[in-house]
Amino acid sequence: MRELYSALVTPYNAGGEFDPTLLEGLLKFQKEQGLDGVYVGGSSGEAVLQSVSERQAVLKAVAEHNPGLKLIAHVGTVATRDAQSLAEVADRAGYSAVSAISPFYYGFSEDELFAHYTAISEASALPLIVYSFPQKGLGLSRELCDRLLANPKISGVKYTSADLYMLDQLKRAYPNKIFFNGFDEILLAGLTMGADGGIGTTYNFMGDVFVAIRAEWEAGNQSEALRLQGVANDMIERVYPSIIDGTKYVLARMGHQTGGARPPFQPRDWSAVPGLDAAIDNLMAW
Ligand code: NAY
Repeated sequence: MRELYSALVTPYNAGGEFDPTLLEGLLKFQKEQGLDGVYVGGSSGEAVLQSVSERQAVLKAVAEHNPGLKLIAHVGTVATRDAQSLAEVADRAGYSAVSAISPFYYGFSEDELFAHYTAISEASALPLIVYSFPQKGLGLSRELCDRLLANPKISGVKYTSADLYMLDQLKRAYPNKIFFNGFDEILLAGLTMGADGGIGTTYNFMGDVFVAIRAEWEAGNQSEALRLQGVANDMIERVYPSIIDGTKYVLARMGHQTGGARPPFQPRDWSAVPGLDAAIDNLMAW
């Protein structure tokens, strides 16, 4: 069974502070949509706009509120020791895996990336899912993937790339490792080319559409799966200009307040986006 995880947004109160009381309804909604789990503290969770102690608090609070979802903790930071400390917190809180984006900004060498990921894998008992995101200059080369996937504690790759030929090559070389499709807009293509599941921002509010894509794909109904991917993509296009803030707007319209995305993101007038409110109404009636 291929697993789908929402890349959970972090709920903030009106003052922009993390509000754990808002998690209960949000997590319940993830479960109701049929998702398998949540990926906590990733890009969509605004992790890089939070302090390490806030990130620890988010990881712990989600585990405390968890209504029966699988939990993956994103622990990626530039500083190896911060990522290690977050991995320790996730392990103690009961997560099933950790995941980490490559350290950014300085342009680290492949040896440094390898050492970073090895250190995270050794920081806790949890399996580690490394994260490849070439669009932001954070792609993991095939050579680095080979070195990393030789580590039994590295269980797979969060593969946020449209290079599906490389995904196919990786999955055929490592059939027992797990590859998560990272771009919501190509979940169907990712499943077709070997992904074991998906992790996505817009799963927060249309997880049920992605669950239906998976069901149709697994049943061999390609044209219906493609139609549903189109339903998802029509919505993604509308929120894409600021996808985290847009996702939070849609969630609020659905009754789940999570505040806006933190600065430097700026609030937008989402109600002025042509067709967005009508598309949300359609989704709610779906
Ligand atoms: C994360 O860490 O929260 C994720 O990577 C979730 C996956 C998203 N990728 C990024 C880079 O944020 O859902 C996607 C993405 O928002 C979506 O496909 C739109 O491009």
